[in-house]
Amino acid sequence: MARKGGKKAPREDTSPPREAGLVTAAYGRRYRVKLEAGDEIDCMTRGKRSDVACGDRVRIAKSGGGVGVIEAIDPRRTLFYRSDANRQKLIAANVSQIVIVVAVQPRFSEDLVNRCLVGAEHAEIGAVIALNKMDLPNAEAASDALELYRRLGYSVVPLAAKLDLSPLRSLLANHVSVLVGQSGMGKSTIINRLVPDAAARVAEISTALGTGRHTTTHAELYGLDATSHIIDSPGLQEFGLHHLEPADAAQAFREFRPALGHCRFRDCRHTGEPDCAVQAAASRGEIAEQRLASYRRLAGELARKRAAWA
Ligand SMILES: Nc1nc2c(ncn2[C@@H]2O[C@H](COP(=O)(O)OP(=O)(O)OP(=O)(O)O)[C@@H](O)[C@H]2O)c(=O)[nH]1
Ligand SMILES: [Mg+2]
Ligand SMILES: [Zn+2]
Repeated sequence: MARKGGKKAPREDTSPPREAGLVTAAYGRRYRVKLEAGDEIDCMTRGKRSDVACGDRVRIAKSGGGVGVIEAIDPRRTLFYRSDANRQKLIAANVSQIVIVVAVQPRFSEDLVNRCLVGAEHAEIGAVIALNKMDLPNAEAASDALELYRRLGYSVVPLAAKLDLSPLRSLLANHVSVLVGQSGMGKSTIINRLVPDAAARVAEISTALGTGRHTTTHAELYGLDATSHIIDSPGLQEFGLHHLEPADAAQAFREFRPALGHCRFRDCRHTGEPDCAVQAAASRGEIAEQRLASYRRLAGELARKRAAWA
């Protein structure tokens, strides 16, 4: 501190200068950061910090040996994450859109789709659904199963990523999108078609590991053009939403909103209480049974979490 009235002593800053960068890959607690000059550097975090996500804008300090340390995270526009009872699991930062990738085969879980949508609604990030592998038999049945989501106002894009990506391309323009979904749905195939360089990288890694499967194990960001980016992410088996309050969960099912506030009980959980406006809307066919069932499974989970804490 400068002494009152005295001259400010020049403070010697011995810490290395910080450079701004973008996290383009997140492997557990190791990251790859693209610096403004364009070069990429492997980075660690300081201490046990692990709250950095792919897509984060960060400040790093070079620590010699061609590696860096992430010193700070710039304020995020958005953060897409899931959570179990113990911790948050970050998926991507600063995305403007989530693309939920499902496929004609293997069979996809509607419950997982609902949970991804809830996570997106809660984080105030737009969501679209891509139905991939439309070249396979029974594509129509899979498409029919998604009619519900079209009615809710979500875009559903039929796709055969192996053949043609044009149906998806226009939706990605001027967005930072993250592809999410179960394993084997075709997220990385979409990336490889969009980003010619990416294919080489995926092939290299899988040859090195000698594995037949190209399952994705870390989140990675790719530039599509000056204003569009896309993030590949590892396949999801579950999507925990422990960070939600029960009231948040109901809000995140967008078709419930007109009914909310009209139940007999102000703290109605919409799980069988008398004079529940959500139940009434479902009885009138305004809320699909499977969406209500999905909500109730989630509400039950959140209630059990609360009970465990009490
Ligand atoms: N028939 C058909 N197969 C496809 C299509 N897109 C992807 N596949 C196949 O589906 C399998 C899984 O594709 P990936 O792109 O690795 O799936 P992923 O969603 O990235 O899987 P994870 O990384 O494990 O989450 C691969 O064998 C692909 O060749 C498609 O449009 N049609
Ligand atoms: Mg993949
Ligand atoms: Zn209710």
